[in-house]
Amino acid sequence: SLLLKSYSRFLPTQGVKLSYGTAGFRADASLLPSTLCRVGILAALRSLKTTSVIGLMITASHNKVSDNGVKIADPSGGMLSQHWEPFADALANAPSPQHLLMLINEFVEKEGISMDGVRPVEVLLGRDTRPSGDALLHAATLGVTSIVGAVATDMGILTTPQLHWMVRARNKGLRASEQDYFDQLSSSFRCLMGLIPTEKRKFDGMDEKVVVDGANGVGGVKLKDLGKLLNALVIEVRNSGEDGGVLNDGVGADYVQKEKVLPYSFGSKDAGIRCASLDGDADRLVYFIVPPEGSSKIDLVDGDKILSLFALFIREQLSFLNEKEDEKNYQQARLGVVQTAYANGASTNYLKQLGLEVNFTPTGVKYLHEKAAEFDIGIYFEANGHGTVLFSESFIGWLEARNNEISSGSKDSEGEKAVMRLLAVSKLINQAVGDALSGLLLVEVILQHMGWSIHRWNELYHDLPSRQLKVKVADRTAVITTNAETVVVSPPGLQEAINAETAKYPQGRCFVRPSGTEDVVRVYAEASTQEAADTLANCVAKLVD
Ligand code: NG1
Ligand code: ZN
Repeated sequence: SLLLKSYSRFLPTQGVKLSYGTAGFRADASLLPSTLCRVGILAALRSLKTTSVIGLMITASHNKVSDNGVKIADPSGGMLSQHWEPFADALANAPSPQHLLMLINEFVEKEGISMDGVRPVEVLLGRDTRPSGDALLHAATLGVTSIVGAVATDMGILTTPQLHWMVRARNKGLRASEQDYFDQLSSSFRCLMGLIPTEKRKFDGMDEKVVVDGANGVGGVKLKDLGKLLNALVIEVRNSGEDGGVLNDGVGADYVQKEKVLPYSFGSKDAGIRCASLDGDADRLVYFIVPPEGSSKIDLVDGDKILSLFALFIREQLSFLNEKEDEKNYQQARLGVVQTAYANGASTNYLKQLGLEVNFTPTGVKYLHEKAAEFDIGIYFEANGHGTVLFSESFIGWLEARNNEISSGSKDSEGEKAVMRLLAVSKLINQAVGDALSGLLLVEVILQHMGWSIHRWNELYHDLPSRQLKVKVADRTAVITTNAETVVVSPPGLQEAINAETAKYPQGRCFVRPSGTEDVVRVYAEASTQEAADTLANCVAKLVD
């Protein structure tokens, strides 16, 4: 049949087993054409099942340029529903076209997907700047269109969060072009700038300029375009990839955060100024401060500190809302923050001190996102800089109603301004997924609102020294954890041994977990000195080995 013919165009490489994991499929790009075709099929089926527009993003994020990958965006713009992941794995690894067709038929029946060809089926495709993106886009398109009546719409070269944003907008019946994305971000940014208390508009010690490392990827170029729409902020982009630099090679948020070193093209000439770094598909953001000449240690302002800044600002706005005892108050808007065990202990202490509810989930954005969605305002961040702020539908509805009343009346009280600010934040910050571009604009406007330099922000708390190690083991699945990955339940005895080791160090904290993206067990240790954190991590690594 037609299907079999198109499916046999691409067959998976023998001996390679792919797994959807926490970040979609990732591998050397040469291994991926068959995977992309099959994920195209999956995306079209998902669109049929949900009667919504689905997204398919081709990227390997912070990994090397010769790698690539693919992940699906669900109708809300979030990650693919977890209960479809086993199907994704089965499809990707099906050895023959016949096998593939059988899996599809079985699944279609089990999920009750109607293949009558009447419903509209549409998949939006995006890709980052990797050279393999074009061929993989072609393979994905073949997969999508092998389902009768399915439309594959190429949205071009995009950041991952842009594609997720577009999928969400389309399913809400809103305009969803790249220009619409830029317009929404820039207009909500302008609105927030306009609401900054006048006494703080001009202050000392703050540069107007932020210098951004674009990881030689898609984010730098997009940020330049966005920057043209903003006149209150100067964004200087380096490593935009236009000058021949290699994607993620000595640049990017992952490199800066893990190695704690300066990315290419940053040096002592930049000492003290506000610098930021995006990852290869612009869904991660970290800030950093270049040390004065002669020192090599950078000050990293990571995802935990971005979360803390956001939490502080939002908590302040909520307190303005509730200042006046009036019946129009939202019944105690619930603010929650979500972290993983990798969050620096000092950040968790700081957030708890602010009186905030701090929640922990296992590693992986989908878990953090799901938890954050339980609150009226939920803020989540991984230490590596992936995160966002989610607003509940009911809270947005309340803000909009209040805002409509305000539009016709005065706009003087802090309570009224807080309504407008929160509404603008909900439009600025990506509601679908962590987004470095929208995150950067929110950081910038909050710093101006507070009248803070990056140094002042960095002083919110001092990170505890930490160390992360990878241990290669025969079988990483032998390590099973519970309690947001902080406690080992198997192999027996390992947790007791970790406890005994950790107890030797003041402020010691240590956990081990199997990586979801690499064939290693990760060890994380924290203690009051760097030496102690290193020793603790090394001792525990030996226990795992
Ligand atoms: P794994 O390999 O499961 O630790 C890594 C990152 C996650 C997340 C995912 C997906 C660390 C310790 N882990 O997961 O935070 O970003 O990749 O990209 O950074
Ligand atoms: Zn990324």
